[in-house]
Amino acid sequence: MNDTRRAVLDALADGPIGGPALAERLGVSRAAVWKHVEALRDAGFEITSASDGYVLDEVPEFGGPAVEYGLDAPFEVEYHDSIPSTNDRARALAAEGAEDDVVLADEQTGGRGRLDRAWSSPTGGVWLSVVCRPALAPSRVSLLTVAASAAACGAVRKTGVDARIKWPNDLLVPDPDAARGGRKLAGLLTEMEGEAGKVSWVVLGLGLNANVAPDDLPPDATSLLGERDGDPVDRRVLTQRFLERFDALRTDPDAARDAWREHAATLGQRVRVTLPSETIVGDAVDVTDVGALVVDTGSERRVVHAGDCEHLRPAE
Ligand code: BT5
Repeated sequence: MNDTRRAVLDALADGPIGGPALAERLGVSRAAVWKHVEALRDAGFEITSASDGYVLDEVPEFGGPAVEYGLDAPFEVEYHDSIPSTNDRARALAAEGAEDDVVLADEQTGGRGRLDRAWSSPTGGVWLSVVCRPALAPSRVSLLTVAASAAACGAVRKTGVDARIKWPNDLLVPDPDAARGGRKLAGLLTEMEGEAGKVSWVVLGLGLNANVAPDDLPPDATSLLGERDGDPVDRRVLTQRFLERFDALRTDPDAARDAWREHAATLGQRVRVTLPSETIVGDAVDVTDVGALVVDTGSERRVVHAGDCEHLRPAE
């Protein structure tokens, strides 16, 4: 959304305002105001013209302008009803030089997990990717994953669902009957490009099973809809909360790590971490300042930067 359109919405949010007053406030013509109001109506905003001016009656349930409306973070949101993968689209935007763009979709037809696994993305989810250009060394990019998982967990918990972070990139809802002690609610896919020790861009993909029926998801997955007994969440507010919190945490590693620890399910667990060349079993005792897991194997402490992590039952 361009700045003037955002300013039109801000003005409408403050109450009825006439066309001439709006034009004066924004320093544009009355015809330009009318065009912006029409475009907003096309985007699903219900704006009526009363005797005392334009009134904003309703904000759309979801979409780019809906998420940008009132958003306290510097992101521009490109919305798609359906797209193969928001990460692929965000990578293309990043290659063109984008920064702080968010690609958001209601459905993905080719959603990806890590290691080219498929990510099931039916309609009703929050599937999004953020293009970042952080001033970070490549070895510290995992800080963004820490910030994003803490932000996603915080946003989810505000919907009343008791989510926890499973290192490195999952949100789980604890469930002792589930094979892994919990059911997967969300996952993160961080991709980057850089050279000569410098990051060019990072694309942070979040897949969050929001208003999706658990039956439409793989086994051992869950959704906010399922956890809330069929009561859908406000995806606009959920997405805004995630983006605002992520924006605050991405430049504050200490706060990100504290928030991560507060919601971590992995710390204190016995874990099995599968790496390309070996498997490590031990107690997860800490997370480093860049989000690497510290595993105490009994004979040594290993620092693990990436890998698939299983929470083991104490006997395993
Ligand atoms: C992840 O991979 O958890 C990262 C998922 C990232 C998805 C987002 S959606 C927006 C953006 N655009 C994309 O194309 N991707 C990102 P991983 O840890 O590899 O987990 C993948 C595994 O989770 C699969 O092999 C399934 O077992 C399981 N899975 C697939 N879809 C799921 C879902 N919707 N909910 C829970 N689990 C799922």
